[in-house]
Amino acid sequence: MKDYNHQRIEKKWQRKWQKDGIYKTKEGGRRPKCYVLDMFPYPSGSGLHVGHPKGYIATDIYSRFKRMNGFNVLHPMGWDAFGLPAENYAIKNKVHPEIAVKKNIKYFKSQLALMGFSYDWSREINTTDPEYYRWTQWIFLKMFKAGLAYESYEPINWCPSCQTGLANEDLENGLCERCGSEIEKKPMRQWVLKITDYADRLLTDLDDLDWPESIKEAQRHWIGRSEGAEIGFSLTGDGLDEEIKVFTTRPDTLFGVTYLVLSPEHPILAKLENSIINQEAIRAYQLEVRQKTEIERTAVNREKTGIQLDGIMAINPANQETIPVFVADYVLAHYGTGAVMAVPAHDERDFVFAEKYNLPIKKVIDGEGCNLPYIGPGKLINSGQFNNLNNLKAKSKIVGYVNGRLTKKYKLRDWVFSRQRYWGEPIPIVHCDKCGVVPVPETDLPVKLPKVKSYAPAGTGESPLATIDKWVKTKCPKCGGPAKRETNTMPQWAGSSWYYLRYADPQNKKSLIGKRKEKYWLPVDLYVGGTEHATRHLIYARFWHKFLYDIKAVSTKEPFTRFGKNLGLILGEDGRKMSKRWGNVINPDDVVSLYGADTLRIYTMFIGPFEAESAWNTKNIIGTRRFLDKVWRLRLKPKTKIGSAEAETKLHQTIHKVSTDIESFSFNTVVSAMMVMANQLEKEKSIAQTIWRDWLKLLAPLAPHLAEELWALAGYKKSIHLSSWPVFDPHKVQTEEVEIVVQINGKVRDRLIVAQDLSEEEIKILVLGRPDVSKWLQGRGIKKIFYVKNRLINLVL
Ligand code: ANZ
Ligand code: ZN
Repeated sequence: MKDYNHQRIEKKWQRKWQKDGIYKTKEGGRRPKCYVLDMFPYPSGSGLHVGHPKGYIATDIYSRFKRMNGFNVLHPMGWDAFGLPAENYAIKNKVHPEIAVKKNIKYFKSQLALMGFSYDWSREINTTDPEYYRWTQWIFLKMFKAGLAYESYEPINWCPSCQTGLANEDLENGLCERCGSEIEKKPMRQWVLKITDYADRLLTDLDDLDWPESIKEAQRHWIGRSEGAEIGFSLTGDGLDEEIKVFTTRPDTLFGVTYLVLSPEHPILAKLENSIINQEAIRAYQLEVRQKTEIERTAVNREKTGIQLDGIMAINPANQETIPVFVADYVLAHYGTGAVMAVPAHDERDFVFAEKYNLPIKKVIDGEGCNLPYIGPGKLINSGQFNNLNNLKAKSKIVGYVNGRLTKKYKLRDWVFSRQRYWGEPIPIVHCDKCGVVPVPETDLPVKLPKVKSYAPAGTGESPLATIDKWVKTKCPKCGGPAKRETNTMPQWAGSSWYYLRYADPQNKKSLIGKRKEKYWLPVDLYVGGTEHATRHLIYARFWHKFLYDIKAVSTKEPFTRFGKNLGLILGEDGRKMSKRWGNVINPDDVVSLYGADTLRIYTMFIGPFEAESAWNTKNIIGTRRFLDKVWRLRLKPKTKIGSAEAETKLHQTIHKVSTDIESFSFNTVVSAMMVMANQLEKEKSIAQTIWRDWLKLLAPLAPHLAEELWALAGYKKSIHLSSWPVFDPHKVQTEEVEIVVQINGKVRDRLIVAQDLSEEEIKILVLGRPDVSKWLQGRGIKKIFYVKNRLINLVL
């Protein structure tokens, strides 16, 4: 008997599929479309490890399943190749990023090819290709013209080691997510995208998306909408006529305000210089705070510090009480108005601060005996005419009473969009002494990244592009006079914010995407990738998409209808995250050559629920390989016209289970259903041709090579992957199965799997036929039978 030679089989079919172009996709026809997308990787130097393909395997199974179900499937792949990782790799290994990227892509591609994925490679894209980034630059120009891209001089996050500015989203616990360095605040010119204009839509449109709740929640949290009010407090002091505006989400507690707190950066402090008596001390405090990071400042359990402004008091507009004003670093400059009204009786931070500085604490909500601070709802007390009102109802009334303004605030900040690095899309802007900031005309795109000698950061806070005189010096597109090019580049997240559009029309020279193709393919029906992108890529892409919708470049409001389940990591055999450091990295190439791509695919899906973390286990992959060996041997069973009724029932149960579970991303149960069916087939003396045919079709998405080989051996000429999915016939499956516990005199003696809803009579017949049961009976009579339907039968002797 010939062994299952996975190497021969897999090579052979991969070549044939490519030669015949069976995964090439065209738009049109009568079939409904289905766009299945993986997050495209950045091609790092170390290649894929075994954890990476998990999502790709899942989408490949799903794509093949949909194709066989009559869908016109778009399933593309490409490369997210700009950005710091590629550049740092290039600097470390002393090769030009362009060359490094080319080499890495080649390696990645060869690895993906080994796994038999059904990508349409004719649609491959690469974000560093000028023909691609021409359109990334085009979108920037459109945003600039719409007033959504602007220059700012606000202090930004600066990583002293990567020597570049970073967006808020690029920090992890206040550190650079790339290198772990402490972030500095550095005032410098930068380009910023006004994502905050879209905050409301980004938030409300989440409701209609078929995404995991956890990702939606992460986005809601990141956008962080707070509904509250701005309320003015006038100041008293020598000849002062100033007001401090606070932002509060709790205007209902206004009568309980016992002091105000300003952030140390608050601009009013400069204006008040002459009225503040302890000016020196305030200045010293401001300097001290400058050393601290935002994380330190807002940490909940940190001892709060602050200092009172001597010589100045504020007036509570609700009850005209005079209250002190503090400066404290727990109030952040860039949230709300940078000033807070403090209500120690009903707010945790204010309570701690008030205790420390001996400030009055005044209850205004009846906590019915609860400890302070009381943050729950209740009736107002000590609040003048508002007493006895429910606090939620009182909110807008009190705001009206003091002439405040209801408003919303967001945690989301505008997107710092420039990087002082080489390996990114040049920002298509020219600076002219006469005309100022001038956009490059669309017809001059792409602004190509020039070749440089040294692409390492210059150390001056400028991009290395600034050192290339010949490139920097240009003509002003407006007046024709001498001008300079913008030397900042775009962040890594630019190219990935719209790439899914380009796959639908990758060769288009006239527009980013043709109208007809856009209408046909978009939105993406299923998107799968790591949930670490929940608040960055997925928010940025939604933002760009909404902008493109507004300028009528796309016709849908959202890019990704459904996001597959969260992707659980595959850990090393030791249960730790795979990493060079632990020496527990498993290379998929080795697994493929030893056990085969089909085994790797099935094992990766069988290792645990898709969303769970699971540890790699070599013993178990051998088990999976044995399953495929068994399938390979099944080809030798005689194939007949008619098979057993049992096999027919099992087949239809399996069709049903496999179909519904692929659709719902429950791949581990798909595999176990297939294993159960294989055991059934192994028991059969012969297998009906129709059952064998349908079984191979069920196998095709999981093990495309083996299924194709067995399909050809069975005499079929056209690829199995172009055949249609078996039809589930509910009449063939009378019932679901249940497990019945068999007790004799109250002790468990046996268990059996039977069809659901059998009667006591039917179960009795089955039970008495069991060897284990008859052993216990040994001729004794049954006095009584207790039967709990679908659960338990107890024979009393
Ligand atoms: C009075 C009050 C009473 C507040 C109370 C809360 C509870 P979120 O939900 O995060 O938007 N706040 C406003 N601006 C701030 C700043 N720049 N830095 C630090 N804290 C600031 O929180 C809004 C609440 O956080 C506001 O409502 C304000 O305190 C504080 F029982 O006002 B509150
Ligand atoms: Zn000019």
